[in-house]
Amino acid sequence: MTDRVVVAGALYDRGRLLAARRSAPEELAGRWELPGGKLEPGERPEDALVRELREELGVEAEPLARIPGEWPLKPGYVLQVWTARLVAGEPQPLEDHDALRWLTPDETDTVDWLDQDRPAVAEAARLLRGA
Ligand code: DCM
Repeated sequence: MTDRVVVAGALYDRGRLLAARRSAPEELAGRWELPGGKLEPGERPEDALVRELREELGVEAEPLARIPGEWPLKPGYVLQVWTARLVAGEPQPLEDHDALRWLTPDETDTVDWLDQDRPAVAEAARLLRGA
């Protein structure tokens, strides 16, 4: 059986990366993540990302490129990450989050990321630095 994909966005705006603090479930609450969610059946990852960022943050985003790699989540789920550009709106924690922070590449180590998000965050910060 193929794993279900959770797509998350390394959302960029003005040289900073958005971090979102989860409010649920209990075992993940308080940890920081790249916002996103599960693909619906038949949905393209880029479309799912745009939909999730709209629902969770109230923003319009443009997917840019997939960050190479795939990271295991709970059994049956894998995480894929795309970089994305903020096109319109100011992110608000509408669903699933209770805090948001814009981080410069040098600040990305200042929040407690979910373990599974860390490799993609490191790569997103590297890309943001223009390295
Ligand atoms: N998830 C994750 N990292 C992310 C986004 C989501 O580990 N950047 C996990 C948390 C949940 C699952 O994916 O177990 C589904 O996410 P959600 O509850 O946001 O739909």
